[in-house]
Amino acid sequence: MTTRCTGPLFGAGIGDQPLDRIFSMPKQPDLTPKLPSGEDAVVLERKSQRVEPPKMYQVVLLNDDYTPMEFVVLVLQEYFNKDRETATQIMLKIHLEGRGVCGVFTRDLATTKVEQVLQAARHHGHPLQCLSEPVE
Ligand code: TYC
Repeated sequence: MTTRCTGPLFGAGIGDQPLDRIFSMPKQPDLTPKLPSGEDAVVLERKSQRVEPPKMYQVVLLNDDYTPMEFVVLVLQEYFNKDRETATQIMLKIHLEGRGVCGVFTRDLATTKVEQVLQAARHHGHPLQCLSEPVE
């Protein structure tokens, strides 16, 4: 097939001659995949199998001077599925160090946990504070 390039970018050929008769212009290779029969083949693109693990968020409880220890232990048991002994250890760590990680979750779940804890604390009139932050 002869390509006749016209328009402002190409200018006219000379006389009636098409541009690719005057300059030798490489033909675009036909990249359409073919079946052995010569028919066009349909190619399914390979999708990457690897998926990045989701960014994780830790839910942190903060110490304060007023929330009863027993309430914090119950919160850790109820919302973070800790047994009583583990919950007590975490509560004491928060009490002594100022903060402690209660669990690690996907972002939405961490947000939900924080809301549940804050709502329970408000409901019982305690100033307990809770936040979530990305895990490094
Ligand atoms: N410091 C509180 C007290 O002595 C107990 C407490 C522990 C409060 C952990 C909050 O996240 C907390 N009653």
